[in-house]
Amino acid sequence: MKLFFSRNPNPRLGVAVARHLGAKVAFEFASPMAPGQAERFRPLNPNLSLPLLAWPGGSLWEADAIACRLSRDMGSDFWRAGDDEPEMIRWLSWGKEEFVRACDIVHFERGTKQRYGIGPIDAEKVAEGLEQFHRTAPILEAALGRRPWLAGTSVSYADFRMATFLPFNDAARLPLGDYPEIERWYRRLEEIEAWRDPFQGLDAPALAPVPGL
Ligand SMILES: N[C@@H](CCC(=O)N[C@@H](CS)C(=O)NCC(=O)O)C(=O)O
Repeated sequence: MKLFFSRNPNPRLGVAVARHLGAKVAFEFASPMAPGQAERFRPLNPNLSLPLLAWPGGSLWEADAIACRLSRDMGSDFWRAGDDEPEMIRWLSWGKEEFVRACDIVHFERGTKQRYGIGPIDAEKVAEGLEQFHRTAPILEAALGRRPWLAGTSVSYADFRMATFLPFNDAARLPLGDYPEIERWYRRLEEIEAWRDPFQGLDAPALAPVPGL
């Protein structure tokens, strides 16, 4: 099986999951949206997005689905399958609409758009994202004040997914310092090598820099 990736947030998450699980995949850098690449990748993923897992005769896209598949393959409970599963799904679902979405909105303006030269920072969007961040972060802060990890007593995919955009906070500049429990939780995540440095030893061009960083 091959995991196609780039250094952007969702593929970074996919690579970190695969490495954390010790999944038996070959990693291949890809750029499906680059000129001339769509023909190869559209049959595997009509969205042309990454991460993408592919094997002879099949493929799977969406980081969450890939995490579920790799965790099952490895017989791991990183994707919770027991009593903690509803709790994990709750955080995945809430994160997608709330905290992770807020991080995404701000990171897109300050990070992705600047990196790829696709327009000036839209201050209104940043304000909207920051408002959502400050509305949702206290909920995460309170939960993490009661426990070290989001679902059960050890790290799970819920933690990785919730943190999708945080490795890019040099660009996004989300005010994490306002939320000490979230900061402590993120430091715990950074102690996990697969999260801290998922691309170690992989052949992949560096991301274009964000001007001014
Ligand atoms: N919902 C998708 C989002 C995937 C996505 O947006 N991927 C972006 C990077 S964050 C992408 O493919 N960008 C093009 C690239 O990295 O080459 C998932 O969770 O996997």
